[in-house]
Amino acid sequence: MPQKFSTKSVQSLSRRNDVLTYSPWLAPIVWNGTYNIDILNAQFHLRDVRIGLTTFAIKKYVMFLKDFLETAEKFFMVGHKVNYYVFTDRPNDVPNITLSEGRRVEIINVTGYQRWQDVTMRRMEMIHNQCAERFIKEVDYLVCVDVDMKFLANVGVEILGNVFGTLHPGFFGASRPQFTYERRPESVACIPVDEGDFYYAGGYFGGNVEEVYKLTNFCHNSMLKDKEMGIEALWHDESYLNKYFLYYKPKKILSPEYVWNDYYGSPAAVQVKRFIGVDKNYAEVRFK
Ligand code: UD2
Repeated sequence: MPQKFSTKSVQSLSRRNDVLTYSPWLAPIVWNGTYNIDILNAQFHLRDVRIGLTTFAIKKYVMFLKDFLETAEKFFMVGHKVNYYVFTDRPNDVPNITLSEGRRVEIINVTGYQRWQDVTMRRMEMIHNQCAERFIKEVDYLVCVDVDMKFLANVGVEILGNVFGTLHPGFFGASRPQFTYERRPESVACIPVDEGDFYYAGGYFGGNVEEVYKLTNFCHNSMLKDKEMGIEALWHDESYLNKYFLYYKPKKILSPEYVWNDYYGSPAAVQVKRFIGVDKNYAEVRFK
């Protein structure tokens, strides 16, 4: 008996007329109501796909891990194989979470940089190194996110693709001049005022391992070149990521449902808040 892979007809798929659902280079922009998860799940199960979720919990940020992992178990890639890669300098503080079958937590011991700016920027280097060392052998796709976040609704295989970025919640309705790109011409991250497509969030990108390897290589090396010149890009790793996506445009773009923050309220376009920022006292958590 052949398995049934699709129940809804293509014509019955609901459309979204209130938001942009394709970029000018024909990358889908993933909003609630634009895909059929049953069809997608069947396709990814056929390939027995393995997904790596990377996050960093350096110094006091280990406090966010419990909520992050527990809510991921409820909502992230449910029914698929997942490795949680937790980069931390405090392995003993990684909480013990009950995991579903086919899912595991892998702790990667790293050194915590002194400055928070270096902690956030050096994630690119560390992800890059692990791509070659182990991710390529262990997973098909990587999803790279901040840890001071929790899942509130399903995040599934609809996000996966060759390489993807996510619209920053603060700028999805904004126009080009409002984007907070690095503007100093001497920085590698510089995007001139008459260029740029979207403003992407630093805290949510991914793709297949080869593509994440290239992306993180570009961002890390750009940061090193700037460092040699005594420059630090305005929004650190996020500035380099935006520069990368200007050249190498993402093949899929996630709506801000995937990296929301209630600081930005509840606009009608965001029908589902899937992954949201946890309130934090910056002065308190960024220092030892
Ligand atoms: C934004 C971006 C973040 C990064 C940063 C650059 C989003 C949701 N967040 O976040 O990805 O581009 O701007 O300035 O788009 N971390 C530690 N220990 C520390 C400091 C940071 O583990 O002491 C890690 C942790 O995983 C954290 C991430 O680095 O979630 C980003 O740091 P942040 O959350 O303090 O940065 P934020 O909120 O400015």
